[in-house]
This record gives sequence, structure tokens and C-alpha cells, in this order.
Amino acid sequence: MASVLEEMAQAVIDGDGERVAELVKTALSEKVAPSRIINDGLVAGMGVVGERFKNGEFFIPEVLMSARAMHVGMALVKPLLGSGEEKGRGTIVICTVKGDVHDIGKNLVAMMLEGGGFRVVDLGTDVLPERAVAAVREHSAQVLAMSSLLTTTLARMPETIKALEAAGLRGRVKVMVGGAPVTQAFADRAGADGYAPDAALAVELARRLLGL
Ligand code: B1M
Repeated sequence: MASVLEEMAQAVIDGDGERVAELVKTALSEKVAPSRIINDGLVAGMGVVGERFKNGEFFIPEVLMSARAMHVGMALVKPLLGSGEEKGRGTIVICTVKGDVHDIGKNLVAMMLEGGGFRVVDLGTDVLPERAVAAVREHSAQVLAMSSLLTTTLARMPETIKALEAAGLRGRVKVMVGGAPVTQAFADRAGADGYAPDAALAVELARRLLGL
């Protein structure tokens, strides 16, 4: 018999938000850790969706249904990721770069950072360098976190870093980057301060960058 996490992954693949909600609640009542619900249930399901999309077995409507189902599950887990009530660790401005509307991974990273005690200002997707720079200034952010899922939008990352430099803000803000096509080598070339391959490591990276 499939475990609750396997069933949850399947419900994400099926794009069945109601079933995802039911299974997340069951998992929580069985005391499954929120991090396992995210990684072994929701993200695992989305991983299969990604493979099927790549292989031409799934098309955009199916992918969107799965993305919505995943959001339903994430919304239920979010309050349990640690209150981060004091938000005393610093402010992080996060966005998906201009030209890119993928936000599932970025939302996951934002959620985990909040759970890790940071105040997170989420600018959403398709964010121009100037907007990111303005938000860093407005919120006196210590970190700018950028996500990109498309190879075609990776160049927006170094552009945004250059815009921070031009605005005279680069010295007071750390920049972290991530997303499926991003690598440590790319982050180094782009002039970022750090790269994290997943949401949990993004929290560790933010802490490290701020010396916490
Ligand atoms: Co699109 N898409 N998509 N898509 N999509 C990919 C990314 C793709 C790899 C699929 C493929 O072809 N195999 C491909 C990109 C190819 C490339 O550039 N190399 C692709 C493409 C081509 C496109 C379109 C161009 C398709 C088209 O229209 N022809 C189009 C582009 C639209 C645009 O942005 N302008 C498009 C559209 C879409 C949808 C709208 C249908 C939907 C997005 C819905 C949404 O996000 N609200 C979608 C989806 C869902 C995907 C896949 C299937 C899944 C992405 C996802 O959410 N993964 C994806 C295939 C895949 O990844 N296998 C694909 C789950 C998520 C949890 O993982 O985002 O990687 P991820 O986040 C991870 C880490 O990367 C990391 O943490 C997370 C996990 O813990 N991370 C960070 C992310 N950001 C971070 C930031 C950090 C640190 C870590 O610090 C700041």
C-alpha cells in the first residue's frame, strides 16, 4: 500500500488539490515532519510532473493544475515551518527575475526563509532589476534572493547585481541566487555572494552570509 507521502506526490501529479489537502492533513495528524511533507510528498510529485513535461507527456494545463495542487499543500504546511515571529534575523527581498513566471521554488524558498526567522519581502515574478534595487533600498534589506528557472533569464541575475552596484547598494546587501539552471559556477561568474540548490540550503546560506 502506498504511503501517505507517495499518495500525496500522486495527487500533485494528478493536479488534485482537494486530495492533496486531505493527505497533508492526514500526514500532519500522523506527525510526519513538515519538511518531509514538502520534500518527499509535494516536491517529489512536482519532480515527476517536471519529467513528464520535459518528455512531452504533460502540457502546460496539466502542469498548472499540479502547480495549483502543490500550492494548496504548501499553504497548509506554511504555518508550521516555525513562527519566525521575531523576524529578527534580517530582511530578505526575494523575487523571480524579469521574463520568468516560475514561482513554485521561489515561494518554497520564501516560506522556508520566513520559517527560519527572516522578514521576507516577496516581489513575485517577472521582476525588473530596477524594481529589485528599489525594494532593497526601501526595505533596507540585508539580502537580495533571486530565482530563475529559465536559461534565457539567467542573465537578469548579473544585470540586477550591476544595477545594485550602480545604485551604490552592493556593499550593504548580500546577493544569493538559485533555481534549476543555476550552479555555483554561474553564481560566481554573476558576482553573487552565494548559491543554494534547494530551499533548506537557502536558509543555511542566508544565515551564513549574514554571519548568524
Ligand atoms: Co516551465 N519550464 N516554462 N512552467 N516548468 C521548466 C523550468 C523547464 C525546465 C521544463 C522543461 O522544458 N524541461 C523549461 C526551462 C528550460 C530551460 O530554460 N532550461 C520550462 C519552460 C521552457 C517553460 C516555458 C518557456 C514553456 C512555454 O511556454 N513553451 C514557459 C516560460 C514562461 C515564463 O516564465 N516566461 C513555462 C511555463 C511554465 C508554467 C507556467 C506552465 C509552470 C510554472 C507555474 C508556476 O511556477 N507558478 C511551469 C512549470 C511548473 C515548470 C516545471 C515543470 C516545474 C518547475 C517547478 O515548479 N519545480 C519545470 C520543469 C522542471 O523543473 N523539472 C519547468 C518545482 C520547484 C519546487 O523546483 O523551481 O527548481 P524549483 O525550485 C527548487 C530549486 O531550484 C531551489 O529550491 C527549490 C526546491 O527546494 N530554488 C532556489 C529555486 N529558486 C531558488 C532561489 C534560491 C535558492 C534556491 O535562492 C535565491
